[in-house]
Amino acid sequence: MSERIVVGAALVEDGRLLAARRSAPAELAGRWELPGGKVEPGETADAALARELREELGVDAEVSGRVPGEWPLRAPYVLQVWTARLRPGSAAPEPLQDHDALRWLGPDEIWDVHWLDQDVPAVRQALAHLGAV
Ligand code: 9L3
Ligand code: MG
Repeated sequence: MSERIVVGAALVEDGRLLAARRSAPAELAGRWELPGGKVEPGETADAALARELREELGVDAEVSGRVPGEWPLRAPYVLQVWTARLRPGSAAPEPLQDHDALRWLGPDEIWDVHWLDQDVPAVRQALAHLGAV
């Protein structure tokens, strides 16, 4: 089966990175992730991520560059990460769907949350890509 892409956002504001705590499914609940989800057939990765951020967090986000790299999830899924920002006038993110908490993490707080195992290398790479968050 060919690879299916899951997109996650390195959403940054005022030098802080948004982390989202999953509430579902049960085996992932309580763990933190870069918010996002599956790219649907016919959808581009950046459009999928903007859609997921709107659905999950209620925000209007501008998805910009791709963070180089790809991280394996449960087959056939792989995680890709894109940088994103809130557009002017966007609502502040809220945990509307699949999450029960959000945190804006400053540079000294990035590793204070229990990230999903697969997100750890993705977060590390996103930080390297962004320079100091
Ligand atoms: N996943 C892992 N890290 C992430 C994201 C957004 C997703 N940063 C995993 C969790 C699920 C699968 O990918 O097993 C699909 O994600 P979703 O559609 O449930 O968000
Ligand atoms: Mg999701």
